Amino acid sequence: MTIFEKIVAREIPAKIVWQDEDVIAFHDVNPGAPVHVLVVPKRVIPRIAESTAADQALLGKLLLTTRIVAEKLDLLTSGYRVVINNGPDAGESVPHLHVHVLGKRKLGWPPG
Ligand code: DGP
Repeated sequence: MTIFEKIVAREIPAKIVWQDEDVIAFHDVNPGAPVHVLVVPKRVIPRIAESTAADQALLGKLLLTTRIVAEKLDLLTSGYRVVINNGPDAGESVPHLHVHVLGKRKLGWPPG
């Protein structure tokens, strides 16, 4: 079980922002910005590079959920960044697809 599956199963706690039958969004335990939320599919896709056409609707839902998170946490006016880390060079550390939503500070570009 991935750490995020354990959060979905409520075996470990998380500060949940939003969830429905397909996705869950919760605050990152190691935030890189004043707002740092992870949007995670309840069904495991290890990483974006391993997604297939069968995942199309779920992938769309993940992105739509980032908008829900942004609205709930008052990011729509100030702006926010949506990030997916894929593989070692990107720093992926949990093999369960997740979309980062970062905001409430000025974010540098390009990322480090
Ligand atoms: P990534 O580097 O893209 O794989 O991001 C994984 C993120 O997951 C990282 O920012 C820290 C976060 N994280 C890891 N374990 C936990 C946990 O148990 N709870 C929460 N809320 N976040 C976690």
